[in-house]
Amino acid sequence: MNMQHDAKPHRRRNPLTGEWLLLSPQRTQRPWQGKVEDGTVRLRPEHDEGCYLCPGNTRMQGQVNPDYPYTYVFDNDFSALNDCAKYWKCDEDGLFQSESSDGTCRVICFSRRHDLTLAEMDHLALTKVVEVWKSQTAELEQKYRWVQVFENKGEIMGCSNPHPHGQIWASDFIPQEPAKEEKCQAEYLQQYGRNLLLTYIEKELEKDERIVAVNEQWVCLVPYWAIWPFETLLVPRRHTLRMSGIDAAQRDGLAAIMKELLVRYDNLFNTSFPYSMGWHGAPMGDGDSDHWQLHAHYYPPLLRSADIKKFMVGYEMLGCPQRDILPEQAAEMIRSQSLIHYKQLKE
Ligand code: H2U
Ligand code: ZN
Repeated sequence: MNMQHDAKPHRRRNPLTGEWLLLSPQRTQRPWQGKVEDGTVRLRPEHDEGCYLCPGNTRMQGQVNPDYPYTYVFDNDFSALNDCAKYWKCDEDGLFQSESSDGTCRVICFSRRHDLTLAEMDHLALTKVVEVWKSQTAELEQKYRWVQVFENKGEIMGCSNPHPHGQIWASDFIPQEPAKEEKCQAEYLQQYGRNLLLTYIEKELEKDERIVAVNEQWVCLVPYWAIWPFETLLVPRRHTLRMSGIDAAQRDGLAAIMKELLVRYDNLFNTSFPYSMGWHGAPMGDGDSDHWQLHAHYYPPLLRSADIKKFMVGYEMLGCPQRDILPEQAAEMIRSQSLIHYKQLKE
């Protein structure tokens, strides 16, 4: 890291979206003011009668969940997208534009256990989660252009139920975040003749300043352009277009690296670390997708402790995102956490 240059306010560009952020490292004289929670564990039962995701329970509209052993997928009873009968589009003077949108939403229960999170699940259970991500993506991309697999974790992220679960929203349109990545990756390949993310992770492994975890199949790092304090990017080391295309070694490697990342996240503030995460892979449709590389984004909101979050307000709503702690410092803070979960240490 070029300390001289990096200790002063500067901007960095996100090559995946083409957007810039402002870094103000001088505002954190000492980055680690972190207040760590005492690790008091709120006990949840293994099975909760009132939970709409636990096996055997009845959901809000009367459907009954089966007694599933590992994972369970169902159509969201309050779906944000539906298949509509007929395509339509309106445009009035370029000012009032609208279009029909087809899609479907599903909920994935990650475990039959109500009291666990991915961070506390064992290797086999995590491989089952990866398998369900893979099979769901493979099925839905036969019909839809974009399959968004994601997890919203923690009350602070607006998650309504602590039962470990994620979601899938599949649509006939490509939403704007992946659309930016589509454009930037295509332009990078055109201009440099190389795959953007594969080149990026190769250089990051050489520099070794922002790496959080690495194994034979995967790299996890705090990207050079991270906006959220402890944001990370998870990328396969081999050229892979989509979650549907991962092989058994990548599945196992993913389960292993997710475990490392999530245990360290939890240990950072001795709390069940909230985040939104999701997978981006090549959209379906016409044309070559060689410029794409599969990846997951983790966007955790926390800044200094279990209850102090970063607010995206003021300058950030009106100008551009800004951060104080450098991505290099954040990577070091995550990397230096133990690989033993704090709850296990307390037992
Ligand atoms: P959260 O990740 O925000 O907790 O969302 C869980 C999803 O579960 C939410 O999208 C769905 C909600 O619509 N849900 C059902 O499909 N059936 C239910 O009985 C309760 C919640
Ligand atoms: Zn439950």
